[in-house]
Amino acid sequence: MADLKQLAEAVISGNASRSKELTQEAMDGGVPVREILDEGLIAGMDEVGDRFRKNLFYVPEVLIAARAMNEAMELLEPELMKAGIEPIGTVVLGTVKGDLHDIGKNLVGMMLKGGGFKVVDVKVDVLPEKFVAAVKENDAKILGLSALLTTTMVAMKDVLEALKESGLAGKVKTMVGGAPVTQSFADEIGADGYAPDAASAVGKAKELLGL
Ligand code: B1M
Repeated sequence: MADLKQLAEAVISGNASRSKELTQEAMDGGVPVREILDEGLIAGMDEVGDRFRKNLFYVPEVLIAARAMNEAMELLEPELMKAGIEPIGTVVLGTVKGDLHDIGKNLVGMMLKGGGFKVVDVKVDVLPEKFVAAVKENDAKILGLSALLTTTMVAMKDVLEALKESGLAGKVKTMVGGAPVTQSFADEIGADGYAPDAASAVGKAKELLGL
């Protein structure tokens, strides 16, 4: 009998082979894929996010937990597609023009995936028009912008302006973050949301969608 608590534990401890084994066992035992996802993988990543927020976990622990989750997700994904289980929304995520820092953005992406979102990662040094195109192409509900430099955070405003010009403003929620970014900066440039770290980004994304 598959134990989804054990699966969540395997994710928390970053044990990729155990999380795959338990996911496969649960699938073979006929546990509904939604349950495996919600009570195993997402429950595990939720706890990881919580520990990260409380400084009980640091970046390496989060990265290995995310790897354990991603590897198990590979087994689950075809079944999720068959069952018609949709992600709760698509997030286009990238680091703004002129900025090459991606470690924090990648963490945010992993946590969002762990929270049930589909993430389209447009990588780093991204021009405003590329963000806008990715939002259109993927019918994204959220656009997430990351910046680590005081010299590049200003480029976030350019992206929000490009979004307005494209007529997409109001149709997609915007979320910003990165070490120099603050709530007051987010307010100043007119972003819909700000999150100080990867774990809170998940809660903020859900809040922006009214979930
Ligand atoms: Co850079 N760098 N760097 N760097 N670098 C900093 C950011 C810096 C603070 C170092 C310093 O001087 N003390 C400084 C910025 C100063 C400033 O502007 N205030 C700096 C500088 C100056 C530079 C260069 C200009 C150096 C040079 O060449 N002279 C250069 C710029 C290159 C460029 O981008 N054009 C540069 C280059 C690099 C490397 C390439 C060597 C490397 C990046 C590698 C990579 O990312 N692949 C690098 C690194 C590693 C750092 C430090 C050491 C670490 C950044 C990091 O990954 N942190 C950094 C100093 C430091 O922070 N101690 C520094 C860990 C990561 C998990 O945290 O990214 O903050 P963070 O992400 C967090 C939150 O911010 C938040 O969640 C994440 C997880 O909790 N978050 C979001 C992030 N994005 C979010 C989006 C959201 C929500 C939350 O919603 C969408």
